[in-house]
Amino acid sequence: MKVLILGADGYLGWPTCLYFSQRDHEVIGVDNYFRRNAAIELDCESLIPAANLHQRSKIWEEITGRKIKVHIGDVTNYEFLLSIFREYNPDAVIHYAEQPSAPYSMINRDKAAFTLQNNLISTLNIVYAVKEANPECHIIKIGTMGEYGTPNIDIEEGWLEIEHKGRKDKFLFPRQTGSLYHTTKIQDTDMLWFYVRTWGITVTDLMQGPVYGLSTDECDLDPRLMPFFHYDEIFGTVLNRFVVQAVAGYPLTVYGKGNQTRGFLNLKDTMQCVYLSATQPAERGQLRIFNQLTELFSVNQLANKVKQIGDKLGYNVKVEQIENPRVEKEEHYYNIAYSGLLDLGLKPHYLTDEILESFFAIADNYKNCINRNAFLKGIKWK
Ligand code: USQ
Repeated sequence: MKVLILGADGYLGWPTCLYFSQRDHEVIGVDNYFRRNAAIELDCESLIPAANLHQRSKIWEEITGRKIKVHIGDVTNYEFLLSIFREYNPDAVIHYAEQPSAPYSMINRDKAAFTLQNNLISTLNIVYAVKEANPECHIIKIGTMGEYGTPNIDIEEGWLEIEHKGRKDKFLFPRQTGSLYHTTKIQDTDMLWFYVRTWGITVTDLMQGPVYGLSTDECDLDPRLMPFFHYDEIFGTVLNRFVVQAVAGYPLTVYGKGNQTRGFLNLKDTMQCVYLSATQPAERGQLRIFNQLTELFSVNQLANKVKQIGDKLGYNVKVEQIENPRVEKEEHYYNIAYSGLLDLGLKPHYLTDEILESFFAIADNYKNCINRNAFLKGIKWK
């Protein structure tokens, strides 16, 4: 397969490039370094310094003999994106090229506007480039479980059949998010669904929960291949933050009551899910939706696990419930269907004590790089 990976520099994008390359697919990685630059602007850089994409791709070639083609450019620039499609004619495009942070989208109007503009125009451009260059190209889009929010009913896998006044129809599952970032993901899904119905494009939309971890088989080959890893309030996801906070001797920042529950997955499982979706594509003219998670935890459950393992390893972990900077339900019903990716062949890496211990070991290697000012930046939803 020829796979175009947009957002190739990121926490998920780079390991995805390696994962496909290692399995003999031709990989073209594109990025505009938005996240690198935003992290410098906001003083919350990655725990692990990462060489630029050209350099990392050279390192990969030195180690494995495999090539990853790299282009630096902005997917919201249609001419640029179309030229990439025309040059490579990919079989699949994996779209990570979005502003991925809920807190970032809530900093101020400019960041909200950037999030809207970047996320929606990048998706629109991909749809147009596919139509113009190769209508058979399979679009794999990273959506988010946050699209559904936390409704008081069971969450289905993308769709809901509704019976109303004696008639039935199938609709996208009702969605109500908790941030402007998450709202752009709903808008992405609505846009893709419109073009699937209208032009018959082929799409897999992956509703992913928060990802954790630092290890994949390919990144583990050499420390210079490690992905970006954020533990700050803006770009860090909750478990990644907790492990680094524990290593730094900083109290774990549980927001509010801590009974917020989400569906989590290991970085290794994101690789599997995206790969399974690409190698077993959606039908032509289908919008296929999977809920991408492997297990549910509340924030308190994660904090307790991190404390238990951290204490065992001698870190003397403290947990603190702080005022919740977000507007979200701190106690809610959460029951999700997520069998689609398991049916495709996903073999989950669950959050065992061993996995958490090895996560601590990697984070500890970079202990001296931790910027304690990045743990709380004071971004509030209102
Ligand atoms: N939380 C804390 N303490 C912290 C950080 C977070 O209690 O220090 C809580 C949040 O309030 C929230 C939960 O942990 O209830 C998850 O927060 P998160 O920052 O790990 O995840 P979120 O902001 O929702 O976004 C992340 C990714 C995003 C992806 C999303 C999946 O950044 O790209 O779409 O996870 S989901 O959460 O299912 O929408």
